[in-house]
Amino acid sequence: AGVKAYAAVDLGASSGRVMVGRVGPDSVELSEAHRFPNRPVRVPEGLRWDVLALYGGVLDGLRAAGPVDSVGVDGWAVDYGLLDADGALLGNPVHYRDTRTEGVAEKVWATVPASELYAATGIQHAPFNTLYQLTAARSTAQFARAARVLLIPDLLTYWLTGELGTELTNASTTQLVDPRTRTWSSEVAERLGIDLGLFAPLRQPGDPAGTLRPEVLAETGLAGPVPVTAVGSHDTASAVAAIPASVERFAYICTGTWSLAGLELSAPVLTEESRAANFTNELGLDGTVRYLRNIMGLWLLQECVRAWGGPDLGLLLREAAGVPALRAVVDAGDEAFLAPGRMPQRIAEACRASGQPVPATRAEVTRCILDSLALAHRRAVLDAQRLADRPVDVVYLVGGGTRNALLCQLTADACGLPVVAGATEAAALGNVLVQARAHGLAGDLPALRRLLIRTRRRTRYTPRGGAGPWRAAEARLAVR
Ligand code: ADP
Ligand code: LRH
Repeated sequence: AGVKAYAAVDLGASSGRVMVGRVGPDSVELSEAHRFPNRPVRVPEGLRWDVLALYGGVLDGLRAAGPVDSVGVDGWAVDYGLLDADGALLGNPVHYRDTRTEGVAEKVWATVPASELYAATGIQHAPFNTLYQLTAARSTAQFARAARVLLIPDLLTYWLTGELGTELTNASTTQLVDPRTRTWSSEVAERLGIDLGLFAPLRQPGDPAGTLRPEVLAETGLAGPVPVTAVGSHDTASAVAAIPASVERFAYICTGTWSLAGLELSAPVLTEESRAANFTNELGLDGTVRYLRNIMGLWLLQECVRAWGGPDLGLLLREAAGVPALRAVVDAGDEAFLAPGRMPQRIAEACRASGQPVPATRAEVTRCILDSLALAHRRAVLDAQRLADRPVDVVYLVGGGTRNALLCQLTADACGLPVVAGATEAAALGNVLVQARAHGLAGDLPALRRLLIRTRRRTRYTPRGGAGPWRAAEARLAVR
């Protein structure tokens, strides 16, 4: 009784999916309606997202989902499409791993020093922040024709509904939002000559975002009206909303293409020390701040698997489990690993440069990546506690990486804390819960999490061994 169905469109950097969540006062069920690859395409002008293929996948997914009470869209952060004055998309959205932003941040800092930028926005330095992308785009003919900037989930929502908006959690990743006031930082925008009028008005998670257009209904076979609801449209915001935390003193790590590791806070940390440690203050659900660090994540492994011609992941991970631990590690936070290509070689080069044994076999390279990720998880969890002055007793892990038991165990070992692995599809779950709340489910964020704890399975990993080997591995990296 009282169960409603919600379609969660979740666009990750490696795949897109449409999940159906059925939510009642005491039940949450999630099933996959459709999954489709998200394959970036290299064209002469650079690395681009195939956003039409993604939209096609979304329509296929909505058709497969069948009747739902609402639809919500979340996706990866920072990237956007440009619309002309008629509302038509101008070109393919640029991929955040494209090289156009090389050297751009340094130019921006000549106008607004990095420390002032951090004090105003709380956003870590990453070359691909929307602010830098817009700066890089400004001199192009395409940009001259742009009337609107729409972040990727907002673009898909626009195509589904015809309505324009800029959802807040994802807006925070533009580096143009003040995390204290939770609205645009007009001062930063003005000083850098960025026209905030290009962005559609801000939307809060839970706000209505229109209804599916008649053409969408016709294509998907759905009967209207079907409302579309704004969710935490940054996939990481939705994933953090679905952390099954039963306590207050917790850290989380969202492990997918990226690892996003940190804390949920009620106010941003804007200190110079925090900036130097490259922690970011992204906005979360219900007034929260996602205080976290970006770690290269399973991207490192995805790129190796691609370079090796797609060997079986399960087999690779079983072999890696048999390789001695911590023989060689790399800095999994290093921007040097951001661009695609030659990943096994780049990892070998990094090991050589830091005077460590060079991993030779696929199993050794895989082990090196997993050890390095666990080490970076440890560093982020320790640093976050110190910088925010908020000790934790447990680390929650969610996302595709929870299917990698070795990574979960190594993370527990490295952090010296119990790890509780929650939903593989946490972003979709968070997306669904925010829709459910907008459509009548009662509850604040802790209550939504209690509902997950009552209804969803988790796996607990107990830390083994001491911190010694991890400290030693850290020291090898610091020598560089
Ligand atoms: P994103 O949302 O960024 O596209 P996901 O959260 O879907 O990423 O996580 C993708 C990652 O999950 C893959 O790169 C892979 O390392 C891991 N993964 C997926 N399926 C499995 C599996 N069966 N066993 C181990 N790891 C897996
Ligand atoms: C994860 C993610 C992450 C961002 C990156 C660009 O999918 O949204 O939070 O930093 O993509």
